[in-house]
Amino acid sequence: MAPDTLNSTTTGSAATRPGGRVLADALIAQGIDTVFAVPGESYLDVLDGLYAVGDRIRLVTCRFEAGAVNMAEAYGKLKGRPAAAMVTRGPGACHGAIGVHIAMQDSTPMLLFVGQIPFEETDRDSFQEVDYRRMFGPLAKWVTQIDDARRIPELVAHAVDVATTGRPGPVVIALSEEMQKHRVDVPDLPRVPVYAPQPDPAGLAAMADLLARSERPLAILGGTCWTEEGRAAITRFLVERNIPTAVGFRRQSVYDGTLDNFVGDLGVGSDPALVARARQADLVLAIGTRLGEATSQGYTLFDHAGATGAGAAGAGATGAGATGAGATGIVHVHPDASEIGRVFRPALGICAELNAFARAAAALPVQAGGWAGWTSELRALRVQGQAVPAYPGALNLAEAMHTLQRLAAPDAVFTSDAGNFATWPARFMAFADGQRLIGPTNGAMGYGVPAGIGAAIAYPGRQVVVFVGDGGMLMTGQEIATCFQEGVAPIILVFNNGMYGTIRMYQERTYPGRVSGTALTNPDFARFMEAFGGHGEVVSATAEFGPAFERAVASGKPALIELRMDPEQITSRATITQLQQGTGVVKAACT
Ligand SMILES: Cc1ncc(C[n+]2csc(CCOP(=O)(O)OP(=O)(O)O)c2C)c(N)n1
Ligand SMILES: [Mg+2]
Repeated sequence: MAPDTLNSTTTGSAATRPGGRVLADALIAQGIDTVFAVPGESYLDVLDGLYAVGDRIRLVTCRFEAGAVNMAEAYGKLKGRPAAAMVTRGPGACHGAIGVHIAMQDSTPMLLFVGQIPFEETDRDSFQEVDYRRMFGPLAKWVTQIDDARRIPELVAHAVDVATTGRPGPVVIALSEEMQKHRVDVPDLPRVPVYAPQPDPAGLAAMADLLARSERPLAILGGTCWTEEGRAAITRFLVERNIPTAVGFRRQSVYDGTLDNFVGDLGVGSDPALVARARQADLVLAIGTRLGEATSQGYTLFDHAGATGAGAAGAGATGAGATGAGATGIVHVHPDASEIGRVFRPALGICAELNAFARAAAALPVQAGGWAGWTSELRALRVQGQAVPAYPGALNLAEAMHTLQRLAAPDAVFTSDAGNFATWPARFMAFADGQRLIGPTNGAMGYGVPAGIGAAIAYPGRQVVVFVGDGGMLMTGQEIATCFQEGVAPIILVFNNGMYGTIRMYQERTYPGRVSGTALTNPDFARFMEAFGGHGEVVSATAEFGPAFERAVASGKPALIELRMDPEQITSRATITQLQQGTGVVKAACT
């Protein structure tokens, strides 16, 4: 596409630019290089501005606003810097809202631009009119509206600052229609190097002191915007001290799951044995993670005074402080001070940018802890939990996941939708240092496929594998068309159990045998993919999986592998019959 030379001025000068062009230039100035969009006449001038800047911004045209915003969210989650999504007013904004909720709960930097009605028509309930400050107020980190084109550079720059600092999150920017056309003379604003908040040395010393007195420490890692350097530093800190390390809900990307001190994930669907041990930890290093509902096992892992079961049971435990010779409680490290102590009062809080904290922690003197036995015990549980059990049916998904781990590229990016199927990779795979796994911590179905496309666009050339259920596949599966449009080729694994399995699981536990609203009649998924021009496979038996995956990779096309599951095996830890009899592990769900 030929850039429009008529409007090519990008720095302050006497030349005027229309608002739509100022916005495109403001995105470039703030380092935004990718926009995921479903077009609307409400932001025609911005689309024209994007046309004018040519390939300096990649414009990805999507099929559904939820797909577009999920792609932008996944891009931001992986890159640690925001992409933009653009949607039209009213209906487009409503469809796209899911991605704002995901970005907020996941602490993902993201910008969502919404075309707005002409300013002069405000409050007439005019065509597609919505007040976005009210609509997105509780969903987004910040919502603004640009009514004057001269303020575009200022407000876009601030939006990026808000989205990327402290606890990162989504910013929604409504764009009044008329102002997009106004020609203004306004300079672009540069990005400013801002040095991140460093951890206070006194806080680090206090942490080291607590650690020295601990007998059973446990690290829980989470958060977003980790850099490669930050991850390497926190790994060094934890490995050198042999501290057992778990990740929070769907935060497998933060830590190398193949390391000997990795003990699993704490979230919905965790190994009950790990959860039991986490309750026995006397010191929890919560690094970057929010101690949210899923990670804290429904807010039960600690008491509100911040003591673990070990601390609460200890003689004279008062919660936040030390009891006896050992340390009890939480050290909470988070970039946003208001997250520290939000639900659980920690023994110690350290507010710092995570990579800065990791660097400083790795530089602390290494003291040998007395917890080697504790670490090996937790690691043994993790290894034991990954052993392949016998399951009913011809397709053993535990074994298929082991095969996937063997065959996947060392730098593969995995994206997950929400549903029971997610327990299979979480339990049976170990995600290596070069690999990433992302999913929606708010349990949003419809995330997996668009996230896979966002990942493939964020990391050109890397293998992308999507985990999704038969339910989630048809929520946003039409975005396969976007794969072809953009020339990306994720491999989609559809776990087909013919039902909204997670809900059926709860149903069977609460109302055994009374199946209501959870059965699904599905299409032929492989042919669905073939209809777009992609590669389709059906796997019904364990031995078929490896060759099917290899054929999918070799095809070089977007590929879909339908995994025909035995519906009786409702999770990796329970059958429907067990649930009906009240003997299955129900918390193995992974919404
Ligand atoms: C957008 C959205 N709608 C509904 C739900 C509630 N919900 C959670 S899991 C689930 C079923 C998922 O079904 P499927 O994708 O087939 O995966 P399965 O649980 O069968 O493995 C539903 C309906 C949700 N989490 N998100
Ligand atoms: Mg299903």
